Amino acid sequence: RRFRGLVLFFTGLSGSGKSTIARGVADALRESGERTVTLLDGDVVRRELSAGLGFSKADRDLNVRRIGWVAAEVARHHGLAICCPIAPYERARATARAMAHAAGAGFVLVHVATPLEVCERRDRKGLYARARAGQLTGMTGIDDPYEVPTDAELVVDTSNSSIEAGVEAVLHYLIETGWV
Ligand code: GGZ
Repeated sequence: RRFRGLVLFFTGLSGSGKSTIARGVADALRESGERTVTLLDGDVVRRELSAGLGFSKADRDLNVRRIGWVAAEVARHHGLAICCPIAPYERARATARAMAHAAGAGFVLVHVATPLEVCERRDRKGLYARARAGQLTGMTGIDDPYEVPTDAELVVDTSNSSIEAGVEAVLHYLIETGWV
């Protein structure tokens, strides 16, 4: 059957687990081979699509807008685009949703709601420590905002459950709602 395009959009703090879950979902869907999956990996996007952008509100909004636009184009052609920026601003997320809808595609927002204290305890890149020490300004959750989504289709939290459970929750949602 011919699937309708879909943008699967993960949002959450740095260290929340959103990229890992997104990768797990992409791998599982590629394995099943039912749909073509395009993963707009955060690091790759920052290097290839948004090179030169920083972390001001304007730059984050532009980054998220670019991601949303590319994802919508993929979905326009019936693909499944998966993206996982922090996307801290409600308005930029709403724009991404609107662009998907304008492309005739669906949009599923997954909030990876792992609490800040857990993300900070993990601190895989040492960014939170640097932010606390005043060596890094504008760190999301520390001295830069994260507007908690009120319109997420799905909320997952990796503080009390595994990455695998998060992947399963997303796959389960997509199957239940007929997206895969
Ligand atoms: C937040 C930052 C910052 C600041 C660098 N604030 O855990 P990571 O390292 O690998 O993921 C974070 C990534 C965030 O980039 P995004 O493109 O997802 O952000 S946004 O949607 O807001 O445009 C983090 C790293 O970049 N990083 N400085 N100040 N995260």
